[in-house]
Amino acid sequence: MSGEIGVGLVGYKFMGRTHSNAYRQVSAFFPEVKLRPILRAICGRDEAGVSAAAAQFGWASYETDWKTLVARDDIGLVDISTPGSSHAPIAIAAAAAGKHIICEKPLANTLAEARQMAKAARDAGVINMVMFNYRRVPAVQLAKRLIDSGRLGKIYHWRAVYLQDWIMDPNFPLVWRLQKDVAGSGTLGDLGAHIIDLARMLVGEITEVTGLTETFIKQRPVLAETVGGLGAKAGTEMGEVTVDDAALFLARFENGALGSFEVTRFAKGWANGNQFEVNGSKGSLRFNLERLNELQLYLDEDPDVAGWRTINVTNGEAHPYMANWWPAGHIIGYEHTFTHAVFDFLNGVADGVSPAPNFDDGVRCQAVLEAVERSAGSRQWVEPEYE
Ligand code: SOE
Repeated sequence: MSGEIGVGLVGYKFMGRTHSNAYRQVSAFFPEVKLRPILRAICGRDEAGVSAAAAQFGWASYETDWKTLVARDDIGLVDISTPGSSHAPIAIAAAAAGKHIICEKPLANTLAEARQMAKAARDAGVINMVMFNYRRVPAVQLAKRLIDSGRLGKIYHWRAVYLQDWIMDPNFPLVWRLQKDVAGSGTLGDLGAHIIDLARMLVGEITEVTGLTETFIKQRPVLAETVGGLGAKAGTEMGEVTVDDAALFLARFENGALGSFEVTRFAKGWANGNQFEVNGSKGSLRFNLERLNELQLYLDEDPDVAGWRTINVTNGEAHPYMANWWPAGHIIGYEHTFTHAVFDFLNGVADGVSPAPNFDDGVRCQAVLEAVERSAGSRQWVEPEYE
């Protein structure tokens, strides 16, 4: 380890907690990290909430205005863990102030904003990354190695679903994730962005899409309080849901593969069902986040032993990131994916290279999201506007 960097984190709810934990763990478990993060300040509008978060997660101070945080000289890395509507202004200001940036997914609420953010980071020469944490599940990285090394042969199919069920109760209130002006879109941007990013990493670029979206419950009780998370309380007045509850689309990839994508918050029984399958000419693999230490693999083999196998992806000698955790067979969890991402980002800052997925990847993901929305509106096949 050769130096340190002051971190300022904007947002202290669910993602703020996952990112805080990553900054706390990274130098203990990855002592080879090239820059040690110093938890300088956490930021949120509600002073009582943010000061409690600062104390709970070990931040040295707190701010209630992100502009003050971005202006601080002792902060070199700004981490944006807020709802989508504030990603662009914070990132553009952080880039102008010369700060390196980690931004939660999807990069922005619109393609135009995403492009402005990527340009701001490029112009300022700051290191940037979008927090698509599922890329850094060891089993997902193993899937990438297997595909890239050709062991699955030519890839024909990508099949992914991301299923949740947390808003099926019609009385569940109109939280920010159900408001387009704050969240940008519903399941499409929240969950679809993850499986588009994984598809881009594992299979390649998407050239055209055709999709549909639906909002099953169009009116919901507004919040009793202005800020609401999963435990939000409903008021008596009703308000309009302005985002999709579900989205499905088909895609063609540049390499000739075909893809199917389904995201919903109306799949009863699924709390966080992020799953994908890849089929190639010589083999197939599949992944299920709820069993994230495992990768299922089928390879062409002698007929008497052919069959799906389940690999326990916990062997430090063979599997990415695992050498820094526990002996083989000792499983890891959701929170480790953020630590892996922060480790790669800090090394990226030291080396002067933005690790994937950087803001340009974020723009390409956003272009696919935007294409799906256009296709759902026009009922036509649509090409993502990458340029
Ligand atoms: C809510 O739908 C959510 O927390 C997403 O925003 C995350 O990105 C996903 O990982 C889990 O579900």
